[in-house]
Amino acid sequence: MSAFIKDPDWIDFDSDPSVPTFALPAGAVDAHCHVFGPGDEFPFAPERKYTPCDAGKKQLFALRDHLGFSRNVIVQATCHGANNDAMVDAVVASNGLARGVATLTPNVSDHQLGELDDVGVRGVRFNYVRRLVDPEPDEYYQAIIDKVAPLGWHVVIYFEAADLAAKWSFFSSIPTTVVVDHIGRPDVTKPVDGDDFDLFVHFMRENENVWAKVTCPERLSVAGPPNFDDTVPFYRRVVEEFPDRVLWGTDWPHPNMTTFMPDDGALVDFIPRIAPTPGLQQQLLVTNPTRLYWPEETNG
Ligand code: 0GY
Repeated sequence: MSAFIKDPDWIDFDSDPSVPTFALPAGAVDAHCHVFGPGDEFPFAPERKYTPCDAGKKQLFALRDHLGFSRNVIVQATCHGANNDAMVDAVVASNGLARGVATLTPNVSDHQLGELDDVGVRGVRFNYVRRLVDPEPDEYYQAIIDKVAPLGWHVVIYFEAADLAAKWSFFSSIPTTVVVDHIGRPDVTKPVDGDDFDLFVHFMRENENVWAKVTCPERLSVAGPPNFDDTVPFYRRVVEEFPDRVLWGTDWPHPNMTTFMPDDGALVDFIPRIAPTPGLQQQLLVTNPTRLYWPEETNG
């Protein structure tokens, strides 16, 4: 019996996803996914704001193979706080088929950073979503940036659309590559060419080091499953304007879904709707994530 009991309203990941109809290109990377525990082996953090079901590396790697991905980028989930052990264990066990994105505190030592770098961590994530964490002042994140930038790491930021204006100046000051989760969580009931989403697009235009994950239609959609139609124009706008600065991932095991759980195979089948040509698909799924996470393969 696990020491952790998942939240009573927790929705588990789909244990029997469909096989996608869309054939992923060779070398495709699932560039946004997580592992949860298992809690008995890798305890969830005391400060967490949710307790998930267990969703470990074996299930993640099985999903990778089932969907046809070659590799994963495993992003530290907030339920593990700044203890990166579960993520690191998964990256190590992948035998080079995964890279990691960590959560850090400013007191991380150079030795610890070196160890994370050695196993394949290539970025740090700053989370500003208040239902997941209590965000810290800019100085806190700046101290982390100062430590990871020399390693060539990038910064992943997760925020609600309404917070972009207030954080614009700080986010624009980050000297590394910056990757925004879930295209900055737009309100998709608003026009795709309206002021709100224009702000996000302008943020990417003004800051050429900013990339976006065109991920999580299941989170952003108000129309809902199975087609998530209302989200498509938002993703397409970003993919078509910034084809060399976009990433895609499943978001498995889909934390904090409140009404339904997406079929990961159907999510893969959503990709051609937001990246409609083979060229855009190759950039989104292979070229861009390889450049960011396995640069040694693209530097010649
Ligand atoms: C996501 C989205 C969420 C959760 C987390 O680390 C996390 O706990 O990122 C969310 O609840 O929106 O990217 O997995």
